[in-house]
Parts: sequence; C-alpha cells; structure tokens
Amino acid sequence: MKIYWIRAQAPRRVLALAKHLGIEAELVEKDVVTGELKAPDYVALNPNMKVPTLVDGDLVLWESSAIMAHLCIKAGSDMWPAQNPAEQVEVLRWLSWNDCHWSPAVGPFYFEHIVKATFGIGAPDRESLRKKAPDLLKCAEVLDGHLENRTYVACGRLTIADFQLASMANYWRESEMPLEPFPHIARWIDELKRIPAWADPWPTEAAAQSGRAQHA
Ligand SMILES: N[C@@H](CCC(=O)N[C@@H](CS)C(=O)NCC(=O)O)C(=O)O
Repeated sequence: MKIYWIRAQAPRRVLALAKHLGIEAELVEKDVVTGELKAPDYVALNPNMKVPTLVDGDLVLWESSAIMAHLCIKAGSDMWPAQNPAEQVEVLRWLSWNDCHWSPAVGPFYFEHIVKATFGIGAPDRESLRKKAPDLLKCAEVLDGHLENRTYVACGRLTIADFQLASMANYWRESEMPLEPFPHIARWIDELKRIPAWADPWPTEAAAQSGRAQHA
C-alpha cells in the first residue's frame, strides 16, 4: 500500500490514522512547490492534483475521508463503523458537515497562518480573516453545543469524524481562530492531542526519504 502526502492537513489525518492503527504502508512525500502533484504520473492517480492519494493493489483512492474508511476496514477498526449502519450514518453526518460547513469556516484561518508559514508564501492577511469570523462563530456554536456532553464527535468513541473535523482546528490557537468562547471545542482538541499518533503523525525524516512506513 502507498500513501502520497505533503505536510498539510488532509494528508495529516490519513497519516495519523495509519500510524494510530499500525498500518504498514509506503509513505511517499510529494513536493508541491516543484509541481510534483501536476506531473502526469501523479495526475493519472489523482486528477484533482491533491494529496492524500492511496494506492492499495488495484484500488486508487482519493479524498481523505474515503481513504480513512478504507484503512479502518482493512485494520478491522470501528473508527469507521463498517458493521453498524446507524453509526455509519452518524459518522457520515459529521463528515458531510465538515466538508460543507466547518472546513470552509476554519480553512481561511488555517491557510493564512499555517499553510503560508509551512510553504513560505507570505505573511498572514489578518484583515481578510476579520470577514471570515462570523461564519466560524456560527459553526463553532453548533459544534461546541454538540460536544458539551460528549468526549468525541460521533458514536461515543473516537472515530474518523474526530480526525476529519480536528485537522485544521487542531491549530486554532496558532491560527488565531476566535474559538476562546467555545470551551468544549478547546477541551476536545486538547483531548485528541493526547493521542500519540495524532500529536505527531509525520513520518521520520529518514522514512520520508526512503519512502518506507516508519513513524517517529
Ligand atoms: N477534500 C480533499 C482535500 C485535498 C486537499 O485539498 N489537499 C491539499 C492539502 S490539505 C493539497 O493537496 N494541496 C496541494 C495543492 O492544492 O496544490 C481530501 O480530504 O482529501
């Protein structure tokens, strides 16, 4: 199995899950700056020219939530509730909410502060973020209310929904997301950071260079 990745939030959640589940895979780092995601051999795998992409035998899969479900099925993990249709619907609800609402709300903050710093593409444009705050506050109220009496987002346990929703919010303090009024979100994020694979999902330098699945 191969997983293509860069140092960014969507591949981060897939790498964290693979590490958490102890899945053996060849972790292939791509260089976005030199255009490796636009190279014909990569575009043939993922026409979106994005990461993550998983190749498992004949299966080529993109979209991190689908990849995470696949990894759970392979590992027999109920972080994707393959055996329970009602729980699947519950996880799917939060994956959909993430992609349609939460991710667009937290994304601009993550981009301005984390992506720009990671790839050296300029200083954060804080002025542009002021206009984004109302959308974030609206979504944060929904999530914070949901988490008030829950440790995790769905099914009363850790699922791929947590990894999906937390991958940008994980950096809420560094990204200056205005989430101080939402203590249940902060507590949930801090709780996830206690999971070793979530806290440090990145392959070791040597493993990344050799393309072997080794984690720090
Ligand atoms: N919805 C996709 C998002 C994929 C995505 O946007 N990946 C970003 C990294 S977080 C990427 O490949 N960016 C490189 C580029 O756009 O050139 C998923 O969850 O897999």
